[in-house]
Amino acid sequence: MLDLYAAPTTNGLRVKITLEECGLEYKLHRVDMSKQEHKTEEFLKLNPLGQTPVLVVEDLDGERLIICQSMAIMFYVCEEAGKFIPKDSRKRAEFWEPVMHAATELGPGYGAIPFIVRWEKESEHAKKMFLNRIRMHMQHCDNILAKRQYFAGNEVTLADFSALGIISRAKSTYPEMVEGFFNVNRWYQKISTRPAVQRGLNF
Ligand SMILES: N[C@@H](CCC(=O)N[C@@H](CS)C(=O)NCC(=O)O)C(=O)O
Repeated sequence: MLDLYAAPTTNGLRVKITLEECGLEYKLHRVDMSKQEHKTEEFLKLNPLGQTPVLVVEDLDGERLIICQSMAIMFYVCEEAGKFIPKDSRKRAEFWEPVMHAATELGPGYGAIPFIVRWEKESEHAKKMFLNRIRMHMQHCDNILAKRQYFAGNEVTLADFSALGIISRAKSTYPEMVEGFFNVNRWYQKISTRPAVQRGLNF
């Protein structure tokens, strides 16, 4: 039994998309972050950092595994399903680079913007700096996708889902982050037609 505690944020979306694409059965517990539900005593027992998403895996004998960190959850899910992680060592090398890029550059780059916008009047300069930074990383994605159909080659992998939560949120909240990147938008339009991706994005 899989229980996902998540909100429709960049990290929540990429995990939910991965669960849907892998076809694993799970129960979604929507965490209302505006009501600070991720800081309640009950939630802190799942993740002492008070952050979503969290996946709770319960075995038939009642043993519980609690996984925090969106990427760790995604790897667990893909490995359980035996899908979306290339086996061939050359393909794996191509796969790791965009996965790491999504985890360490796209995610934190996107995450900085809402804070900057909140304090917009005081930090116009910082907003520009972070926006330029995330656009530089979007350009990097665009260059990758100019050569390939998907992030790690011509097949869908976990690397696509890693970036998808971020790019989906960017498109709906701060379109200036993704505007003008032809290949990113072409990729997004194609991958968004996948029924599992649509279910994943539907919180
Ligand atoms: N590296 C973590 C980041 C988790 C994270 O920052 N989650 C956000 C929502 S996307 C959150 O819970 N923020 C509230 C907080 O940090 O207090 C992951 O990939 O899961």
